[in-house]
Amino acid sequence: MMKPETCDRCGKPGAKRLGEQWLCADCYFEGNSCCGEFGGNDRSLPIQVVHGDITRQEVDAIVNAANRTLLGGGGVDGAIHRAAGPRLLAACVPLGGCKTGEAKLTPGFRLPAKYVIHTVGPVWKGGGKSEADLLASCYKRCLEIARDHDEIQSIAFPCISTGVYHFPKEEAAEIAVKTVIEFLQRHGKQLDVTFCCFSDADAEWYRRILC
Ligand code: AR6
Repeated sequence: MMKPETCDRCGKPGAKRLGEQWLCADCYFEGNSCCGEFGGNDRSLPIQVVHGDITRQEVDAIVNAANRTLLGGGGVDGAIHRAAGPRLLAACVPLGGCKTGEAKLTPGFRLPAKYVIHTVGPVWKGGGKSEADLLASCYKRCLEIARDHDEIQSIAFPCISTGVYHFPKEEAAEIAVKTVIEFLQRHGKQLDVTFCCFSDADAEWYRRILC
């Protein structure tokens, strides 16, 4: 059967499957998810969305969407290791891997960022294996590491788990935004947070959630 890719409400093409429905972004966000739902439309929070390569971000720490070995891989992990140089792998070896939902810190070596916070997102298995909680935990643990480190005032996140780990992008973006907003509202430390999206479509989705 052909996948229906038109919006169930307005019939526009380019809809995404969101739960039971196929919706275009306009209908999805109409009176639906925006950051109001995630703790208030607080424009004073230092959150930005950029479309770009995280290895080029001039922030104190970038987050790596790694795997449990922490010994490198493809996607953003491969890009970060290539840009940081071989000393990054040498710094990862003694860390002894990392559990899903946890995070560990290394220097950034040749990166513009001083530090890399390596986290391991969940592999999407349909949603019934605590994937949402584990993804939220990734964002929270990275933010805690940043909060507790004097030299980290700014942090950039990629869209963790949404590549080869296949977490649905829209749901992942909502979890990312919700977790960051809750954290920034709860903790006093001023921390600039960037969502660094590799595709314009991902960036647009974050911008709409943060509207
Ligand atoms: N800058 C920013 N975002 C990027 C970049 C980049 N240079 N390159 C890719 N992305 P993925 P995962 C985006 O697959 O799903 C690795 O092999 C990409 O478009 O890198 O968490 C690890 O070793 C997507 O939106 O990470 C693990 O084995 C997002 O980064 C596994 O992949 C995440 O895609 C982790 O899978």
